[in-house]
Amino acid sequence: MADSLHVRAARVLEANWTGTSTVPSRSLYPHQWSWDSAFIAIGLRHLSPLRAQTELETLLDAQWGDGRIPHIVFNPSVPLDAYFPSPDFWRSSTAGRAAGAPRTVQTSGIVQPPVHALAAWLVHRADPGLSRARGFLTRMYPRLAAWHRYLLHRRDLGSGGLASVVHPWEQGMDNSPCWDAPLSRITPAPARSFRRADLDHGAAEDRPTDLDYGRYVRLATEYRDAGYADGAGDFAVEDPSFNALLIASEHALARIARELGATGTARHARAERLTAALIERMWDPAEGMFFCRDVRGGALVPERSVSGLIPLLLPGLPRDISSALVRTATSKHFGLGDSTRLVPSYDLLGEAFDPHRYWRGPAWFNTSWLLERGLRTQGEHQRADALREAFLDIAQSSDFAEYVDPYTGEACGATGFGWTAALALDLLH
Ligand code: 9YW
Repeated sequence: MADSLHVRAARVLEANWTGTSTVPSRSLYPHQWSWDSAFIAIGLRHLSPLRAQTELETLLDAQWGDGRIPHIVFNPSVPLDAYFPSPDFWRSSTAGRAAGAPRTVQTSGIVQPPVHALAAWLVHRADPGLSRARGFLTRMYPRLAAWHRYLLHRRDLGSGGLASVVHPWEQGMDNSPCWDAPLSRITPAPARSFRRADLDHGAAEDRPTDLDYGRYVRLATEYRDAGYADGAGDFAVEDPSFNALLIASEHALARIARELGATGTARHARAERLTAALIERMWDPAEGMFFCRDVRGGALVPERSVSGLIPLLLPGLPRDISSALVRTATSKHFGLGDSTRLVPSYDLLGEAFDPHRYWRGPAWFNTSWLLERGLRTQGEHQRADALREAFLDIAQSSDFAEYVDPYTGEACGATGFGWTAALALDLLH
């Protein structure tokens, strides 16, 4: 008999476990990634609550003094040329000194979406006895609070009360068409000044282009050379998904505060204020979705990305907005429950749509998991059930792919991918 999905998913997580954390993919991404670890912990809690706690603890041990959680924590035993940009590019312990980068572990200097407080709360709930015995939340809470403080203060570059990302890698959807306009102002670093390691493992036509990489490198170099100080860079974007995850995590932090004996009321109230700011700054009623705000360019970016649907997660969303979002998700732009098997990362009708190129069309499992949760939050149980079924089906048939063709479910990128396996486990429970 074929092994069950549960057994196969557990095997992927076992194979990607290093002893203290889980790599997204042995071949493409051999270090610890920030939002991957949060999603992975959410799945791992069903296999081993202790491992799930350890996953988050390892990540937070690399937190910087200014509160930022770095997007990569490097494994010192992996050769430098296995992944670009490597620790000798970021130089965190020297270039990041003023921002309080740790001395003993090497990290990147940018961040990723704040899924961590949500993950910590869900991990706690999987085994509250173990969590209390280990003081898990007592140790996590001040760190998570500092992380949110960093995002809400140092990263409020648009002065609208929300967090900006200063690099496309920070938002997690690296080459989304949403970045094309804000990135067009950035002069690419010369191609000969760096060597891409991703092309050793991934098909070039599924990955970002060399021109994209030139711009990523330029932005990261300038940020590093400014000592990772925030505010001066040429790229600053408020993103709906990044901020929706911050708000969902702020609600989770309120629950954590309550578990630790406080009221949590102030944090819930802040989450509601942030929801109002998200609507004010990014909601487009005519299009029925949220759009990125290009802070440097001073306008919304009129590209439909799955990011603009993820605020469905928010419990405090007004009914007219959540209904409009569901209509957009089920429209010809995203095809939920209709032309697509999983929701694409980008508008099916958009000019830049490409069903195989990374975040320019393929469907990803983390965004599908967030949408499944969002649909449930809004009471759309039938649609959530159908998405859950499709997720589990395609996770299995694609061998836990990194991303898939949204129409066919055909695997793209790496297989045996960490968050795909973890989130499949979560949906099985
Ligand atoms: C890269 C690890 C990361 C994810 C990102 C994804 C990709 C790294 O992989 O970025 O080299 O392209 O875009 O969201 O965290 O899985």
